[in-house]
Amino acid sequence: MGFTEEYGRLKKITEDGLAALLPENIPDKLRKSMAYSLTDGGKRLRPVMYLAVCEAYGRPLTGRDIAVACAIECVHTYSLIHDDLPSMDNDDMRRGRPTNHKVFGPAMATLAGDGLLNLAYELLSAVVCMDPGYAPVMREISACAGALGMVGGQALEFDTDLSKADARRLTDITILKTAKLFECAVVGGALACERENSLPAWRAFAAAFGRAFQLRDDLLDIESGEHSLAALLGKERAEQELEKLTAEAEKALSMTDCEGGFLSELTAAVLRRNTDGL
Ligand code: GRG
Repeated sequence: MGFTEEYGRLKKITEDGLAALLPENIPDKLRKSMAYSLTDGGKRLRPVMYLAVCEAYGRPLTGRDIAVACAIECVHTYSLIHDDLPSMDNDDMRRGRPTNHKVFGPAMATLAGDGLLNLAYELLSAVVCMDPGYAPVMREISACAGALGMVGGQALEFDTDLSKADARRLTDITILKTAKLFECAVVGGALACERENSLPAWRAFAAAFGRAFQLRDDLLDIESGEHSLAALLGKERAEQELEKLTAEAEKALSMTDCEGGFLSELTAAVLRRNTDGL
């Protein structure tokens, strides 16, 4: 199976899981608001990475892994809904469609994000009840998503005058806001496979991957006048930095002691080329 088919297979496993996630008896408008963002065709990069790490260690996927993958995507989706709110970035469009709060209003969009975050922990705790071996996976996701992870990164960004921020500060924000969710996906997969020895390599991989991912995103947007590391460095230096971080991610991946062929192709596809086909 080629890379695109392999990515499509793991993405479909995630999306089939997501499609069955929202109980019918959630209050109607809240359910519609949650479903609007959960089923609207993101790349599903983080759950695909979790599932790919499990498979890279030669473990057949179980329903528990699919639940973990769906929980990670619920956390990601909640963060996008909240990030778009008028009190945060105040964005009108996401994934080519009006943002959640533009369709359902800021109050319902806030609640949809809250609902998705709680659903993530309901899924994870149900998995841990069935198999306590997944407790470290749940702990990792909580830590990476929380105040010392993604939420902390968002707070740091709000507390920063981006027009005056130096490269160190912008990098610190990215490591928390962007890289931490990638970290819990790959470290979560390694923990589910009881590969504790590989965790430093996965953490190094996620930090480099997350920084490169953000830089690539910023580069696509460099003409917009927004303050970012790419804008601060300038296009040429930002491209060199992206190449350096991509090589760093690939090196870290080679030290994880897994069959990393698919993840290596995914790293190149996401960081070196364009992600439209994912
Ligand atoms: C509000 C708690 C809270 C956190 C917000 C994730 C985040 C932190 C903000 C989203 C805005 C943003 C530009 C984040 C940087 C990471 C990034 C580029 C996310 C988009 O991820 P993709 O490209 O999204 O994987 P899709 O649409 O494919 O799911």
